Amino acid sequence: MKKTVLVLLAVVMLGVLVAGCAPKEKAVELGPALLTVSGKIGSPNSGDKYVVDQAFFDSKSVELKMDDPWMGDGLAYKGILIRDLLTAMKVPADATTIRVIATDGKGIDIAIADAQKWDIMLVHWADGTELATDAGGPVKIAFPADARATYPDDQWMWWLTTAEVK
Ligand SMILES: Nc1nc2c(c(=O)[nH]1)N[C@H]1C(S)=C(S)[C@@H](COP(=O)(O)O)O[C@H]1N2
Ligand SMILES: [Mo]
Repeated sequence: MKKTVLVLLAVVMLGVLVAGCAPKEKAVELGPALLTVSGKIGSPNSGDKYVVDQAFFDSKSVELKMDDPWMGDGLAYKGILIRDLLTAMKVPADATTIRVIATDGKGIDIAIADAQKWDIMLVHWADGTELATDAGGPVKIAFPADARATYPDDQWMWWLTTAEVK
């Protein structure tokens, strides 16, 4: 009888120990927003908005060689493809447009169908260096060659700060 009680006690203590060591459900802590998206978002991460922070850029960015009408050809631009952002935010199928807006108020509309077929990028690094303000940073938009006829040079917007999915 005494042995049974001891074994039971050991089992309970082991259970407590295991539970205590189990990883806690950790809420994802967002860093400062590099881009804040509002509108039609299926999975917002901050109230009804989707905040894109440095960690998101670090984990989701791709690097592509791009020809920039203002900065020169063949630059190694690294950032988030709008297509991948739309996927991460779970944008609903009836959304048609994402409008990106810069700190100076300039804004452009990008058709979601275009973002799906072309590698339109929210650039955060050029040739391995974070974009400075005088290079349009911290986030600017860049278009691949096949999108240039639809999105002319004056749509290469700098200083992006918000976006709205419509
Ligand atoms: N955020 C932002 N991006 C912008 C602009 C702007 O006013 N604001 N001007 C665009 C235009 S029309 C041009 S010609 C180029 C170069 O602008 P700049 O002539 O003012 O240097 O940047 C483009 N990107
Ligand atoms: Mo311009």
